[in-house]
Amino acid sequence: MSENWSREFKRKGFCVLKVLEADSVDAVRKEINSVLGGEFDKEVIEIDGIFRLGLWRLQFESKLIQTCKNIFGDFGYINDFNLQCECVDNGGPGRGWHVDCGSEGDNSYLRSPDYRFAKIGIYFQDNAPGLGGGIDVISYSHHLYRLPKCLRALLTRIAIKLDFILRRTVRTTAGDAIIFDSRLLHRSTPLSLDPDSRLSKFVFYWEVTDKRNFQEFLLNSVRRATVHSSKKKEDSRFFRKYLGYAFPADYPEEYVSRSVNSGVNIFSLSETFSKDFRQMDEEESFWNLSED
Ligand SMILES: O=C(O)CCC(=O)C(=O)O
Repeated sequence: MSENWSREFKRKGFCVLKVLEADSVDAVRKEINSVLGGEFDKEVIEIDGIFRLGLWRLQFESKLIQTCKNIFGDFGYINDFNLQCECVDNGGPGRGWHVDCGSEGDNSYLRSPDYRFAKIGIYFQDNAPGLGGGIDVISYSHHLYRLPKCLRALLTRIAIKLDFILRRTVRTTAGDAIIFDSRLLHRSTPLSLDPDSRLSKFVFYWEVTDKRNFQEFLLNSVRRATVHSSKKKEDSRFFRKYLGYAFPADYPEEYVSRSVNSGVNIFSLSETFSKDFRQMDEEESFWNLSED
C-alpha cells in the first residue's frame, strides 16, 4: 500500500491518507474552538500555540511516518507550524492558484530529479466541491518545473485559465492528511454559499523533506524573516517566530523524545542562529526603524 503512496506522490504530486479517526477529530475541533473562544474571522495559530495545544503529536502518527519514509526515505520535518482557521484563498486574478515554492524563484534545485519537498496538511472537516474544507489541485502540475522558466510560466498561466477543466477538488474527509509537492499548483476549495452546510475550516500545516533539500528552504526562510518592508511585516514575523525554535534546545522534552524514538529528523537552524531570531522577534523597535 505505501509503495502506491510513493508512486502516486511522484506522479500526481500529492497523496492522501487517513491520520485520525472521527472521534479524535471531534476532540481536536473542540479544543481549537475553545482556544479561539467561539467567535473568530480568520486566524493563524503559530508554533507557540501548536506546542500549547499539543497538536504536534499528530506528526508522529505511525501511518504518517510510514508514508513519509516511503516517499522521502530518511526524512525530516521543518516545523513552520501553522494552524489555519477559516483561511480561504481563491480570489484575485489568479483565483488563489499558487505553488508553495513561489518565493524560491527559479533556483536550479527545484528542477533536480532528487528534489523532494512537500507540505503536509491535516484537515479537520470534510471537503468536496463547494464545501470549502480543503484544497483544489491541478494534478501533475509539479512536472512543469522540468521545463525552462519561460515555457513553465506560459503553461502555468494557461493551466490557471483552464482551471475549470484541469482542477480537481481533493475529496478529503475529516482526519485525512494530504502530502503535496511544493511545486504543485493548488488553492483553497471555494466555500459553500450556504454557511450552515459546513463546519469552520481548520487545517494544520508543516513541511517534510530529506537531508538533501532542507537547507535551501531554511535559507529562504531566513531571507523572508529579514525582509525590511512594512508590506511584508506580518509575513516576516511569522518566519522569525518559527526560526526562533532550534531543535532540540527549544522544544518540549516530550517532543524531543517522540522524535528520537520514532527516528524522525527535525530540521532547524542551530541554537546560536535561532536565538538571534527570537531576539529580533522580541525587539519590535528594531523593525520599526526599517519601515518603508
Ligand atoms: O488550506 C488551504 O485552504 C490552502 C492553504 C494553502 O494553499 C497554503 O498554505 O499554501
